[in-house]
Amino acid sequence: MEDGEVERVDATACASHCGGSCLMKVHVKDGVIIRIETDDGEEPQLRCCLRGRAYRQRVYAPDRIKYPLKRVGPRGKGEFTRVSWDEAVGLVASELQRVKETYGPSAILVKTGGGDVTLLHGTGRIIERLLNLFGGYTGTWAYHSWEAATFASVVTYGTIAVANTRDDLLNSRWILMWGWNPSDTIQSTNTTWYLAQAREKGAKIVSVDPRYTDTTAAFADEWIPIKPSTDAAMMIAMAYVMIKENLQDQAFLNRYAVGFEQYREYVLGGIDGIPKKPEWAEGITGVPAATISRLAREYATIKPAALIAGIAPGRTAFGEQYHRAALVLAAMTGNVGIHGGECGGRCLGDQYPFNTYPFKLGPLMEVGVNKVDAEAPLQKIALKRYTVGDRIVPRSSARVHISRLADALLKGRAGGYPSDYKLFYVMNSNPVDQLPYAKKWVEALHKLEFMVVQEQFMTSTARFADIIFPVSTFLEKNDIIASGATPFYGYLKKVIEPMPETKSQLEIAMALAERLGIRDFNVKTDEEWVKEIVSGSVIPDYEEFERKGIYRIKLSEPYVAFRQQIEDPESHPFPTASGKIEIYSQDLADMNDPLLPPIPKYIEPWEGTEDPLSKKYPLQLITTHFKRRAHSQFETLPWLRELQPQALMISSADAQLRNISDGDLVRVFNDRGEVIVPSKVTDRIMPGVVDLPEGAWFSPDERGVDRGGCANVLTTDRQSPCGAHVTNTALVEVEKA
Ligand SMILES: Nc1nc2c(c(=O)[nH]1)N[C@H]1C(S)=C(S)[C@@H](COP(=O)(O)OP(=O)(O)OC[C@H]3O[C@@H](n4cnc5c(=O)[nH]c(N)nc54)[C@H](O)[C@@H]3O)O[C@H]1N2
Ligand SMILES: Nc1nc2c(c(=O)[nH]1)N[C@H]1C(S)=C(S)[C@@H](COP(=O)(O)OP(=O)(O)OC[C@H]3O[C@@H](n4cnc5c(=O)[nH]c(N)nc54)[C@H](O)[C@@H]3O)O[C@H]1N2
Ligand SMILES: [Mo]
Repeated sequence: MEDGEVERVDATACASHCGGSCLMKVHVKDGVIIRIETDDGEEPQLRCCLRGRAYRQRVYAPDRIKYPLKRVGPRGKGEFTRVSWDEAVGLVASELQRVKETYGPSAILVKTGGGDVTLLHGTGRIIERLLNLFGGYTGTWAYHSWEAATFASVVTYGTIAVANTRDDLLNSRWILMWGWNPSDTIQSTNTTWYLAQAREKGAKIVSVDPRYTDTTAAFADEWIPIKPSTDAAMMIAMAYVMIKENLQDQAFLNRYAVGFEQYREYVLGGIDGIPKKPEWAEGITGVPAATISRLAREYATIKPAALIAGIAPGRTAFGEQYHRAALVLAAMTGNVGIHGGECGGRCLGDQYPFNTYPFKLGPLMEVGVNKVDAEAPLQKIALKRYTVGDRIVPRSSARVHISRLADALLKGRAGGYPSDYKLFYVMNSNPVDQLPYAKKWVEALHKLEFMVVQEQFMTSTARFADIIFPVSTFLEKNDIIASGATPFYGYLKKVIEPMPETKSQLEIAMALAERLGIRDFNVKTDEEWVKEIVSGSVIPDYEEFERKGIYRIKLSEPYVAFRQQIEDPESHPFPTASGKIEIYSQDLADMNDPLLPPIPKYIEPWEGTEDPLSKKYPLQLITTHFKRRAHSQFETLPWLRELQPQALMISSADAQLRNISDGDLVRVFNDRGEVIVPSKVTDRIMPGVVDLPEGAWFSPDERGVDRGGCANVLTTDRQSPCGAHVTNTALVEVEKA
């Protein structure tokens, strides 16, 4: 090591859109990352998964976009030429001006997403502020992941601050994991570590999931397979058993909730003439009635019990009913606001906790007012609100639902959308691969006058751009992240100099601001921003935080949502209209929408097994999150591809019927598109259901058939009544290719 720099090890936090943010120890020599290790220090260690440890391959990937690119070939063909930053920024600035002057600011449509879920570069605030100062733009609405959960939590509890810290699982005696697979999806650093300890302490763990997941295999005592999109029926039948056997915590309901009587009437059959017996639910869900009854009794009698209602069952046709039914079960069993319980809500709090625990942060970038939002009326439905931290903000009707973006680009005003969209600006997102109906996306993007994508890789979306701005990775810029259900802050350090021609999101926006003549866009560097955010937090020492990469928040005991509301209800009402848990919602009753009833109900899903379409397409498709990717990120890394090939998970019964052997190439298709991928024949998925993990890149062949395994070739762009992104309700057929 005599030449050049001595090898040094920098601690920094990972931040790659999975909901964890683990400690990385990055070995650097001569300005180059040579190795990445992880935590081996203080317990609990915050250890990186496979993706964090493979990050070196991402930074130095040969396919990284290293300089600004300008389209030369036909749109979508992926033919580009290298241009200077000056030319790229100049062209984008002049197109923004032209489109604003010709069509008005609403013709500029902006889609931001995850990227890194950090507080400075990751939030979308940068582009929002820039374009608000510029005169406005059309934004989007709905969370990709937990819109139904958010809606249900707001209806029932009046807030989205519903998360406990994960260490409270150690106080649970019974844990019901419902559509939840943190072994693959992390769901905050150390979630599986707490599950392991809870199990060692003797908690019984049950998993309700169409797949026998790694989480189920490692931690559960029992696996209950269930047909996707039917979960609300099973939960309502569990309520039936509790009511019939008088197992509900009536004292709790009397004191803390409103509307149990109306729910009881529905459950017993008083409203629609159908008693919601376990036998009724068995016919819908495929779960034996006896299992439903036993589970109901266990949940009602083993206390404290944590129902972890994962968000995937909420990304279904009427996903909000599942979440609402879960919240009611938590209340019926008196598990809200107590240690070892869970209020049944799943929201922002799990993954982006700032403001939901007593976390604190200094000021984030002010986004200002979007003229396009402000000039349009609010969305009619009062409850269709979006949230910032734990604030609930009304939504403007100028916004386009994320599932409808391709349709909106395609049809504009003629299709009933508020505007015609001419310029599409994509930052930290990959909508062609990640949003439904890939074929429609391709058609829609051809209609655009101009498209800008800020990227690190040539994704299916980037291929359509007119200009691609190359973005630095989080190892090449400073940022900060607030963790999830294990509370800590992470410092993202500029460990190496950025690839010479790449820039951070802030730098790109500053260059555009200068060209657009927007003087007061930003005067702070990345590091000054991080310092300011830290200064308003509970982190006592910035230098130490920077050096260690992590600041752990030490709570005297696990944090439990709604503890005050339960322990001292007089001084701490629930933030709902009634001040109580709203099993019956007057707000929803006032809306008078049969698809958003005031009490949770089972509503038969479209594209379910009862849909006539199931004759043509008999298999239910789910599209799960994949261990080796964070959505579409990491897709091209050889180390990770080697670990897990993209494949369609199909049961051996369904495979046999179709003469498919493990590894055979199969056609997966419906009216929206067709994918050809290898099959993975296994008994770890229930018959009738297939899983094509989300995040693979759309790679159409000359016939338009996708060879990349992109799940969103097959998903629907219909949204649930509350606005959930529906990625787990879709019928398909599978054949040997
Ligand atoms: N490795 C990795 N981790 C990630 C991500 C990633 O892309 N990769 N993404 C992150 C993000 S942004 C999010 S939002 C979360 C997503 O986290 P989740 O939504 O929880 O993840 P999924 O894998 O989609 O689904 C979890 C489980 O639900 C099951 N499931 C699907 N549909 C149904 C249903 O209708 N009913 C029932 N009972 N179960 C069902 C699936 O089989 C799966 O095992 O993960 C985060 N973590
Ligand atoms: N079928 C189906 N579709 C789904 C889902 C599903 O379960 N099934 N889940 C949905 C969910 S929950 C979510 S959150 C969305 C996610 O949807 P997106 O947020 O659109 O997905 P990502 O793949 O994270 O896209 C981020 C893109 O930003 C780029 N990028 C640009 N700048 C940066 C940067 O500075 N850092 C990083 N890391 N990346 C940058 C990345 O290279 C990547 O291409 O997908 C949704 N889509
Ligand atoms: Mo997500």
